[in-house]
Amino acid sequence: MPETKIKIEGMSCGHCQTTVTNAISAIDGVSHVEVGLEEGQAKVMYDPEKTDIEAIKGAVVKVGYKA
Ligand SMILES: [Cu+2]
Repeated sequence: MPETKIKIEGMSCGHCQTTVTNAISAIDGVSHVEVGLEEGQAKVMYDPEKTDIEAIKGAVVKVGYKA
């Protein structure tokens, strides 16, 4: 399963980190997500037959951050 790193802008605290983590893990096909607040990025493991990077970025944008 591929692991992708996605840059995320706009996270400033643990609440943001949780929001982004929840948004990404709610996507069907995502098996693992690790959001780094200080790094401003998310490491996402997903099934490419079920979802893709664009969908993951879309979920991040939808909750109010830049991906
Ligand atoms: Cu915050």
